[in-house]
Amino acid sequence: MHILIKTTLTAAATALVTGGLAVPAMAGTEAKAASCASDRVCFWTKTNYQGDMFSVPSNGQCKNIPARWDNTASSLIVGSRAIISSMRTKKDCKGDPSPSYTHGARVPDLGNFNNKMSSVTA
Ligand SMILES: [Ca+2]
Repeated sequence: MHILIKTTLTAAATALVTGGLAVPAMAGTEAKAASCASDRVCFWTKTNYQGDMFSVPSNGQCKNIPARWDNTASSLIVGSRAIISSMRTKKDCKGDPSPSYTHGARVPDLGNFNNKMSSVTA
């Protein structure tokens, strides 16, 4: 319960070798490739799935966001079998609610909810 997995997106210095030419991957490629495990909800600290990523399981329970990630989420992806009932601005799923998001939703910019999530029911 309340398991969070943290990964850090790195500016991958990926190079594609095509016909003998090394072609650096375009910056936008990384954001487009962002994904989330089917049964989890993934959040990024910056818009467009950039910055640090953390995730929570989608199990219908309220989960408080650990201090390190409190009020940092700026974009999100909902796993293909996951949902967000609502994010909330205070701990214990109190405070103002966000909209709900269904299977596979991709939200590159949380807008009014940017940097406001302190708990989530997912
Ligand atoms: Ca942020």
